[in-house]
Amino acid sequence: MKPLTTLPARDGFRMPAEWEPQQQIWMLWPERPDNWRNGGKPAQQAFAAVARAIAGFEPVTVGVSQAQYENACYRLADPAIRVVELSSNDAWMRDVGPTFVTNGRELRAIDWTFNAWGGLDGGLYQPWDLDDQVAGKVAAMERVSRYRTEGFVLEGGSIHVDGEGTLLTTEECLLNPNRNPHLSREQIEQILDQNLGVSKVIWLPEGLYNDETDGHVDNFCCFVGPTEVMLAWTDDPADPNYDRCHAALSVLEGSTDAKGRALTVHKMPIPGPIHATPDECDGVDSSLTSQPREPEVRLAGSYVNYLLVNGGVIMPSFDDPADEPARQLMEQLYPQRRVVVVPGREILLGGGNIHCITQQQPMP
Ligand code: KQY
Repeated sequence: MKPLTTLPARDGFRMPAEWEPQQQIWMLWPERPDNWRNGGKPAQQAFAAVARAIAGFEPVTVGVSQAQYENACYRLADPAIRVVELSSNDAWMRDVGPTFVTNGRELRAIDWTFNAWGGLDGGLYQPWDLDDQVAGKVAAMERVSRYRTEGFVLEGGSIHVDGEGTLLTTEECLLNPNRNPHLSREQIEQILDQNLGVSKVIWLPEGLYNDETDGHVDNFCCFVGPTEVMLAWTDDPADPNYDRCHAALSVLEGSTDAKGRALTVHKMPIPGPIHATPDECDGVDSSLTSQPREPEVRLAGSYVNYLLVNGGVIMPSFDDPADEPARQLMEQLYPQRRVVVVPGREILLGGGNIHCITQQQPMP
């Protein structure tokens, strides 16, 4: 289906917050052996655990390659999980899937241009053509009209909204010359406004240390509700995240939202430092078109990389001493929701976590 030629906000559409009612969650099935160790088998187990956890709250659709179709159907057998054949280059639905917008009666999809987190200037793999088609295919399957931001690069993990006109992002990602070097900060803000119906953008300087997406906000800071944010946090000055967290806090404390309200910041501990073991790295195929995995490189583990579903929170654990305090804080912040903890290490080894591998389709 051809994309619309108008602009979402002008058509009366806005991006709802993640806590607003959802129809379903979209995911993709991991298989590429140069990103997921041991032919993707441990990652498939981890993704299946996430899909099953979500299915306890609402329907899930998982897109899978033709080659993996039968295997995925077998491993995802659950009445609330639909498996559909859908080609992709990897499995990051947050970033390659559509951003849904609503006018209260109808849902539409925004199909951002995708360049694998930086294209030929630091991108994570090539080619990425199948990934770039995922949003359009999802919109077609759902019979949802689609806007395409041809030439404007954005990944869903680089933004969080409160649904009331405020957007959180990082300069490290959205102002990175490997995304939209032809656009100024003001022009980017205007495009975000035109597409998502946001009148206030809060720019955090950086995301989490060593986040291979160039600092996606969804691994670092998110809205918990209107005027409330969660920020990944360390008090250890020796941690490379220390300056990043403190810089973000000072921006958040000095900001108001689109309605002029001050923000309350909840500090979520950062797990680790977490590293892949030599054995885990050894299980990843070597390839000229993706990045190598090294045990020396600290992984960007974060509890902020969680997903809200209807009545629930799906959050990662890392076999880390901070797991329990993190779960307790989550329960405190979401007293009306059931918090489900799913092992996140295997997803982290591939470069992200639960929020990165999921995309919500809201109710209109
Ligand atoms: O949103 C994400 N965290 C995606 C990361 C992509 C990693 C590819 N190796």
